[in-house]
Amino acid sequence: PQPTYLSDYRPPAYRVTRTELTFDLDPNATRVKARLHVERHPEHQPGVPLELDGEQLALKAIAIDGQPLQPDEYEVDEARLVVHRVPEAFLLDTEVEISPDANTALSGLYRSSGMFCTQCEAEGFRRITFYPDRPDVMATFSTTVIGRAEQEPVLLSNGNPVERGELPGGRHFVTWEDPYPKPSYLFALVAGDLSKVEDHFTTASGRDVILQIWVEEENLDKTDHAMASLKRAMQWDEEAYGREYDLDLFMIVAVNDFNMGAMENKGLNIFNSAAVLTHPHTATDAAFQSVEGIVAHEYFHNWSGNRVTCRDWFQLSLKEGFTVFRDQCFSADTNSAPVKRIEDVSFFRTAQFAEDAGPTAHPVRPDHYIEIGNFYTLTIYEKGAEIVRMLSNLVGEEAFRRGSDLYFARFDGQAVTIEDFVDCMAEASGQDLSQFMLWYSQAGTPEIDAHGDYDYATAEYRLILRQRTPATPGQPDKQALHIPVHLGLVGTKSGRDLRLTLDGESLGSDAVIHLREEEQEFLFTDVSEAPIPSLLRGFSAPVRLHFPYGREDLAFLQAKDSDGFNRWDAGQRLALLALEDLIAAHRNGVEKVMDPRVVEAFRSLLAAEADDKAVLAQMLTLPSEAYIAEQQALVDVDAIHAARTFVKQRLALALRDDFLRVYEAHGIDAPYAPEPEQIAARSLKNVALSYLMAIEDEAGLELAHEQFEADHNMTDVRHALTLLVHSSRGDIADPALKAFGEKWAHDPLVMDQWFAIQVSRPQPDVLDRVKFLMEHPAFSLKNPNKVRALIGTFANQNPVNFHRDDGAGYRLLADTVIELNRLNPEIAARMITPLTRWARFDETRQELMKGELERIRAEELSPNVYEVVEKALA
Ligand code: BAL
Ligand code: ZN
Repeated sequence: PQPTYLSDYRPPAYRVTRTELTFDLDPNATRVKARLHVERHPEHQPGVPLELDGEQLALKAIAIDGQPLQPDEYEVDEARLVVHRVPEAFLLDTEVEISPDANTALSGLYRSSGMFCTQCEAEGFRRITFYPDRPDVMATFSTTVIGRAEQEPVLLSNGNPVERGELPGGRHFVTWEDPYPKPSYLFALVAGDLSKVEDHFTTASGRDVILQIWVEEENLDKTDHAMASLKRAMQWDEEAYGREYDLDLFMIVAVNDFNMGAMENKGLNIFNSAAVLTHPHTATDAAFQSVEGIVAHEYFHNWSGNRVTCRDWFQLSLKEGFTVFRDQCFSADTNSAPVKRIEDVSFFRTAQFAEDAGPTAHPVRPDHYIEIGNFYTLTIYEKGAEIVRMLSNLVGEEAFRRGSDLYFARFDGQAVTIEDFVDCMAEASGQDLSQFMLWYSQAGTPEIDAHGDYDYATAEYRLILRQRTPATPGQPDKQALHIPVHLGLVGTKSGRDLRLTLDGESLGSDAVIHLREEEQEFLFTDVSEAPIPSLLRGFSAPVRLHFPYGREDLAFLQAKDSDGFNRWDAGQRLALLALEDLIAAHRNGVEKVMDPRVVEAFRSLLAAEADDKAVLAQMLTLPSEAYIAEQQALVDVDAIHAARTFVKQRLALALRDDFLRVYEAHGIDAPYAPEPEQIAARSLKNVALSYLMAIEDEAGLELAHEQFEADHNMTDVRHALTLLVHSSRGDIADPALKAFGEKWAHDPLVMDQWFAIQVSRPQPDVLDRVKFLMEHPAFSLKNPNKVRALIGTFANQNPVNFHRDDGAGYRLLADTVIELNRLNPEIAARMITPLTRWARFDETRQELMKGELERIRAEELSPNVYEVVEKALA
């Protein structure tokens, strides 16, 4: 497979202004008729051939302006249709046959639980009909869907329904008209036996919009939260961005087999059922929050993505980074803002930093790809969002809003670039953002080495910041970035933020300084007492920060920093220092000794009357094994697991009564509600239970059993069951596990949780369990959620077992990837990730991991898997 390069971009030779589609649905032989209104793009010469994308399509008919083409007038191969001579403007009619049931890649038109559905982003539309399948071709669409009245009573597509009727042979049709020009990746069709819940929303300008969520009938009781979230998101986008919904109808459909979380098709969002269905007894608090965020994300795309879209797929972060930023802000406004930031940054520093440090590292705007499906990454999404967050902080909230208003007004109905977006921000703020643009083109996580000195005699604090970005594949040398560093100086005597004076200018007690050079010195004057710097407040830039904090400094910041995020971060850094000692002790076979400062820090946290319980729960949570691994040059999974377990046990032994008190104080009798106060209490209670179970004494076991039996809500049930299953006495969980599996055998989303709980068990017997569960009737390699729940959880969340030194974990993953490569290349490519990180492990494991990658490489590979494996072995 050949790469596509950003530098080769040219506008399309032909535009399509209108697209008229007719689907005659059949599980094995669907007929798709397309009438395209085509005209030559003025930037191209007259007479340029017409090239349309098309894969796995059987062409049945083709005509231009009503005249069927002769066989020598066009060519078809496995990727495209070329018509040698066409007029300047014309109507192209084609008819193709496709097989939805043979489509296991879940890209294009396929069937899921008997329902027809589509996924067209990024390049799935070319599996439906011949088309210029690229985002800068925008057309209005009319879509007629014909189906069997009995099996497919519901026929949906984008826009508004304009006509419906009966047809002979028990068939019927609905015609949909979408007046907003859109690229093919936003096309959608759904047909099946679905039920709906309906609500409505009145926009700021007084228009009434019908809201529908379509699900299988048995799931009708799981839509309330998604509907409420949708209405909140619609309201929020009006208030925060001045964006109103533009059609009369907004639909969400839940689908069981889906590669992504959800998809923002115009007016007809298609969701993975895991991203929309919730019920107190089937979904955890985290799932409720995730559904809220994803519903909002897809809705927000209606403007940031649909009305204004991407010129080409290199600009993917234009819509994704901006929309993730928008959904993060929405969730922060709706829930606990500090916890949202802590959760997002924890995840980012674990997973995106790892991606940025591995062989698939790429800039937020890549300059080439083989398979765009491989670029729906944490870098494009989450780092893209961090860049937009930095922009917002750099230009300030008001200019950011002016800039986004300008962007939406100037580019409405167009397909544009990241420059277009940043230029609006520069214009609205009057700031020069040219150096800032490097964030989009340079891969890798920048590192800042910081140190500071306080001079008592002059009352000056000198802060020196040095930045470097490590080499990444294809980018050996990096330039200095424009990095906003939000900071405060916390007085060691007063425990307060000191006034900041820099270059004679008073900045208040909390400020952003701008690091633009490789090394820069900042001299703060009139610093009234010796400070400890609180740097990168709120994670003001996606960088690794190194500052030689002592443990006392960190304990001090954890207690005193006025920035909640940095208070949490100081605690994490303190715990990490202790964990690093213990990892070394484990490796060297010497006795492990607990750092008393960590115990004291936890004791103070538990003793204080926390005003924010959700934040307290975060502060009491140790860095994850994956995050600890991310800090190590050479990852020793066994030592990390042993060290973290040791810290948990020591904390539990020292503070058992405190944890017990916290547990008992935060029980909830009221009916379940996914509201911030309840969520905070549950997370605090469940953190306490984790510690109590770390020592597995009778009291802890009893509480876990009781919590499971009480069956109050899935958050508590799942947490208790997980602790029991993960305990060293795993068999004590067997009756509960069995009961849970039987009770929920009918619910695929709960069974996903049942799989995940079992395969994340850290005890060494788990690999056999994984193999056993792969044979379970509820498991299927064809269902991405199942693959993620069972294989994904094992490979990503069970490091000690996945990295067994006999290589059996790697083998199992490689076997799965090889099978998935044939079934669903997009999911196969994503599953390889843990093997691509081989360079971080000891030599034995490196060889085993590379051996499995070689074994995959020897197969006949899809472009998706080929690209990842080649990079991993380069
Ligand atoms: N556009 C793909 C799914 C999402 O990011 O919303
Ligand atoms: Zn998105």
